[in-house]
Formats: sequence, structure tokens, C-alpha cells
Amino acid sequence: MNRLSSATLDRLSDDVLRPAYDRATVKRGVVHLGIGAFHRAHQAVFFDDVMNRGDLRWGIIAASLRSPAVRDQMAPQDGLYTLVVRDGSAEQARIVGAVQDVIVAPEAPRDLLAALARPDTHIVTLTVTEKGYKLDPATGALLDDDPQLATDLASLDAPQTAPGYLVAALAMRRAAGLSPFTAISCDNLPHNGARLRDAVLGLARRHDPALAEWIAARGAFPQTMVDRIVPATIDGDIAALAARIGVEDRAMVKTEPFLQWVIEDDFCGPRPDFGPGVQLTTNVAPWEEAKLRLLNGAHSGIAYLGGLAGIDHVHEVLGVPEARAFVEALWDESETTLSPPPELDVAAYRRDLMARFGNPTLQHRTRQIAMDGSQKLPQRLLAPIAARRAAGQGVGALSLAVAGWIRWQAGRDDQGRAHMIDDPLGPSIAALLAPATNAAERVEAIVGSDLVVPRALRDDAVFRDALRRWLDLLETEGARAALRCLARR
Ligand code: CS2
Repeated sequence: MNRLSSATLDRLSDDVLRPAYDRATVKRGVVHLGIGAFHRAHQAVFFDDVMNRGDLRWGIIAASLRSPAVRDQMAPQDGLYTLVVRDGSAEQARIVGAVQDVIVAPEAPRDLLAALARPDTHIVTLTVTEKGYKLDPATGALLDDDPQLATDLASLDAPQTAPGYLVAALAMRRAAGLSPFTAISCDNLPHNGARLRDAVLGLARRHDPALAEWIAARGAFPQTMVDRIVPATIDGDIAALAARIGVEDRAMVKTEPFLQWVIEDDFCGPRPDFGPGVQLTTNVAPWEEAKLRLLNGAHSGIAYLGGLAGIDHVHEVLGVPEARAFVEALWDESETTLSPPPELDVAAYRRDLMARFGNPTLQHRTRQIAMDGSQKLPQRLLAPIAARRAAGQGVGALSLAVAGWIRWQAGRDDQGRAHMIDDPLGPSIAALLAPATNAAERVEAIVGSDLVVPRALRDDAVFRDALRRWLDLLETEGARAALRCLARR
């Protein structure tokens, strides 16, 4: 079967939407670091929308910082891919034309630096996942002992990290008399703009304090809240799409209809008129906190408890009444720690979230969400736990989710099926847990170290006791029993 490409665009079935602009005349105003499925289903779609409306400055040069896989999928397709939006019953297919080129950074570091340093590059977006910022998840300090960061601290000739690329390119821009670009973190980190700025300035300072000052004075790192559920594509998705549209697309992404981007209105250069779906605001933090603690917090709880119960997909977990009750209980707890923006109706948001999680056509795997737990737990679960404990409140459901994460580290679910621990701190966590012989000792090992759990919670007896009881129950009777126990309370 033919591949999707510029040459085969006109062979697609009529119901497939395609770019309304001439891709050959597009300027490349955006560089994206970390081209995974999320970028293709989120930021790239907004830039595609802008160009469909006629402003052609916002083509994207995207980069993979590690693997050639996405370039190998997209290059034979001239950067084209299909966005498949599934609402639970019907699906809509749209060809996105915004990505003009994909660079594999380790193969061509100079090309990526040149792209970042081009005068036309006004915006740099990043989806490098929580661990890509090279900051300690518990303290936020630059991870001096990270081997890739150590390389970038020594030299920026061929950067290894996202902050390394930004610093090296900003130095080139400064030397060429250009302005900095606006660097927009699109990862699920609290204060993601400030974190990116910290990482960039921290690294720049170690190389050239004057450069750091220039970036601090002239650059911009707006904070953002990004939201769209984008499950990893599986082979069956590619085959089903090929049967439907008549060409094969190995770079397709599947997603839900929901799409939201809240961006702090702090740009140091040109920006597009983003249009619907993007909110520009002065205060992103309350949006971000609500999304991290409600959507992502529940997601992590669902991933560990559902995964332990041997359930493969999010919507199937929510088919278990006790699991739904657990999600509601977790939200009841987290909600009290929020200061939601006036425009956010939390009750409606919770109802919508439950419906989004229940979308049966997304096939969102619990194991996908379970990865990188050490990087996710602090903002999703441990921060609301700390806030509730500081107010003297209970943390029953939130600590069940954390106990689920500890149990997950054993590498087997309740049926004994093995899973990988895909986490940059996996080996350190395994080393912490190795000497422990029972649930109480495992909790002591995790809570007593500052690897993931913040210090404020170290001596909190209520939190420790809750964790100990849940972990014991998870180890002896399993996740379904623990969920039933929570539902009876
Ligand atoms: C998920 C997120 O994998 C995960 O950790 O919680 O990717 C989630 O789907 C998105 O943040 C939704 O906006």
C-alpha cells in the first residue's frame, strides 16, 4: 500500500481533512524539542490551525533528542501525518501539515542548533517529559550528577539535553545580534516555565554569567497548562486507518476531541493569533494545579491500581465501580487543595474528566501512564497530600494511589504478570527497597529518603500509617480488595 505523502494526499478518501495552505510557502517560525505523539496531537495542531487561517509563519522544525524512530516514520511522508480524533463512537481524520522537517539531534546536533539560531525562529516548544529538565523532582535543583547534564556542563558543542540545546542556541543568537526566542515548556510540570528558565539559566550561568544575564533580561519562558489525552499508537490503529483512508500512515496519532492550552501571555518576540482552544492569561498556576492534581493525579492512581489489578486500559478500570469511587474520593481530597480560577467549574470539570477517561475508543494503556512515576508523583499526588496534611486533613484515597505506586515497583501485578519499571529513578528506588522485608519497611525506605517524597511528609505519622496499611493490604490481598476497602469507608 502507498504511504501518506505530498504525492498521495489527493488519493485520500474525501472525508479526510487536509491542510488548506500551500506547505511549500510556509515559513518555519517554530522549533519543537521532543517530537512524540503528544506534540503531534497538541501544539502542532494549533500551529496547523493558525496556518489554515492564513498566517504562514508557523511551520515547525521538530527534533527528537534521542531516537530516530519518529523521523523514520515522518520523513518518507514529507512530515505529514493523520490526527485521528475518536469521540467514543465516531472518528474524524485530519492531515496535519505543520511539521516541515524532523531532525534527530544525536545524528545532527549542528543542524538542530542552526534551526534554533535562525532569525525566523520565534518560538521553541518542548515536550521532553518531566525527566528532560534535568532537575531534581523533590527539590527542583539542577541534577549535577546526571551524566548527560554533566556533559553539557563541560561543553555545549554537541549538547545532550534540552536545556543544553537552548543555552547553546541562545549563545549563538546573542553572538549574531538576534533576540532570544520564546521557550514554551509543554510538559506536565508545576511552574513548567519557571522550571525551564531555572534549568536554562542554571546551565548558562555555569558557562557564561553574561549570557545568563542576557537570557534573564531578554528571554521569555511562559508557563503553560497543556491538556489532551494521547494514547500511544499501536499497529492495529495504523492498519485500521489505512483501511479507512486508503494509504498507510506510520506517523498517525490518535486522540480525544478535548484540547486545551493555557499559556502565560509572556512572549519576547512574535507570536501567532492562536484562536480557539488557547487561553492567554497572566496566571496559569491555578489551571495547571487543577489539571495536574485532578486529571493527572487520578490518571496515576488509575494506572497503578488498575495495572496491579491486571487491567490494561483506563476505560476498563473505570468499568469497576470501586475504581470509580476511588477516583471520586481522590478528587474529593485533592479538590480541597486547589484555588481554581473563577472560570473553572470544578464539579463540571470532574464530570467531564470521568467521561474523557471512560472513552472506550482511545484504548489508553495503564502501563503508558505508569511510566516515570518518580517524576510524576510529586506534583500529582504528593503535593496535595502535603497540603492536606498541613491543614490537618486525611489522605486516605491519595495515599492508596501512592501505595499503589510503591507496590508497582515489585515488577509484578496481582496475577504475577511481570511489567517493566520504566523510570529514570527505577534503579535507585529498587536499591532503596531491596533490603526491606515487609510493607512497613518498604514505606520507611521510600518516605525516609528524599528521592521522591518531600521532606515535609517524612515525619507525618498519619501519611506513613495510611501508606503502611494500604501497602500491606495491596501486598496481601491485592488492588481490587484495597479498592473495595476504600469504597466501604
Ligand atoms: C498522563 C498524561 O501519561 C500520563 O502521565 O497522565 O499524559 C495525560 O494523558 C495528559 O497530561 C492529558 O493532558
